[in-house]
Amino acid sequence: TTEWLSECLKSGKIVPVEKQHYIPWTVIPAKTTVNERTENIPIYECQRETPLQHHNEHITHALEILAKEADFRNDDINYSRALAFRRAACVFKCLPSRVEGVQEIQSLHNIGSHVKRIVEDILDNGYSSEAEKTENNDWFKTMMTFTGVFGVGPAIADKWYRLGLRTIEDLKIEQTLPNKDERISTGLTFHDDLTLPVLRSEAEALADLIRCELDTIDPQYQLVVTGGFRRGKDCGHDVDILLTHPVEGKEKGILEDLLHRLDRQGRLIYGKREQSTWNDGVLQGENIKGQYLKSTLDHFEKWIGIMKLDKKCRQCCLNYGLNSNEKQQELLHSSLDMKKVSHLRPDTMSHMDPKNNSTKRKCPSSSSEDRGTNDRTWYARRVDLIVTPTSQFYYALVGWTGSKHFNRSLRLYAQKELHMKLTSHALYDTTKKHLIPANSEQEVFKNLHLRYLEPVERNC
Ligand code: DCT
Ligand code: MG
Repeated sequence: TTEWLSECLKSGKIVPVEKQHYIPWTVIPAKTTVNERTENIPIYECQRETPLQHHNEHITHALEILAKEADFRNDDINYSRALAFRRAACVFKCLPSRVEGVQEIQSLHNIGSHVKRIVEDILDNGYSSEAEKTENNDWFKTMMTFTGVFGVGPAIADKWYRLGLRTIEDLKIEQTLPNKDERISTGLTFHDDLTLPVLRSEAEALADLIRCELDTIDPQYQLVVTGGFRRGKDCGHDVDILLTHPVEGKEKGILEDLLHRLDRQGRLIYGKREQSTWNDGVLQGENIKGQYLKSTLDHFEKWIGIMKLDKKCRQCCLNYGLNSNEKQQELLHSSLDMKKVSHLRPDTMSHMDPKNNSTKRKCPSSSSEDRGTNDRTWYARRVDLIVTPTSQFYYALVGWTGSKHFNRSLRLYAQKELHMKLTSHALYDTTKKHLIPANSEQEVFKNLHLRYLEPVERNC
């Protein structure tokens, strides 16, 4: 009732939306300290809910800059440092309120003395001087710019920095460097497009386009948009799409057929098709002799590339009527299980509903003629297409939904606590030496003895 509500508001039992940094109507017990509220936070990130929007952006932003800097150093010690910053950031992301004093974080896991000093600095001065110094550092800024180019990792970026190069223009002028590698030269050519975030509306338009093609091949093919979009993000750096067929084995050949059709429409700019490197050993978590995983991701057949997507697809987001609070709630209760979420955008998000998959939708018009860089009607967009056999689909879905850090946590937990090997292909019990199948995402979590988390709760 209104009276009860105003009583709760007065006592601080309920915090209004605007004071909660977008987490709507969370009931927060008023007379407990943060320590009391957080002492039961589980150790593994995969055991706790991590929402997209949280209360401690001021702290996680600084920690993520420092993690990024450590990533760029690209060696074992810095790998551990980056991990430590990320694990600490994950703790702050799942706290039920904003940290106001350093004493509040004394008993939390994964918060070492270095992180405590950073938090103290932020609480005293409003910002982290260490993170600010890093952000303004010439090497860091250049590394951020160069690793933002498709196909460029920290090793190449650092090499270019040492050669005195600093900007994208420098790279474009320095003809000899990137042009040796077709992937990088394409990344440079379309750099402006590729650093423009991909919007949800564009991911939906692309999924529709592919759905149309699949329908003409065999309507039983299934498609799901995974990655950040499935976790509720409104934008991302690419579109990750998982493809499968309900009959095991029939997924083979779909990628070739699909790419051929997209190519005929003039939609492909650049791409590399990786063959499946899967075998039974892979399911048990072994690497095939001499076939070290290039992507370190998985052994699925996939296409990693750049496609043309009509500029007008970006405008669709203006029609996306829900504000972020409402959307967060909608997503929380729907999990982007396509059937349930279809009411959000009924015409585009029903890709995983088997009853819906024969519904023919009107194909979005194919891209118009190229009319030069600024005047063209399309943007270059990064797209990953991944093909999975139906028997591995739900493990692949969890893996490709992420986040990357959530996957890391799941796998570590499976190994340490259950003596099981989890990959995007399967769960393997190393003691009993058998595979544990899953027919839903819920079953993946059940097999891991974990409480089910919706995709929007996996944003660590
Ligand atoms: N992934 C992973 N390990 C990696 C890279 C990716 O486990 N090294 C998983 C987790 C997310 C998923 O694959 C898709 O990867 P990205 O597109 O890189 O991540 P994202 O969360 O979708 O980020 P963005 O929204 O920027 O695309
Ligand atoms: Mg992605």
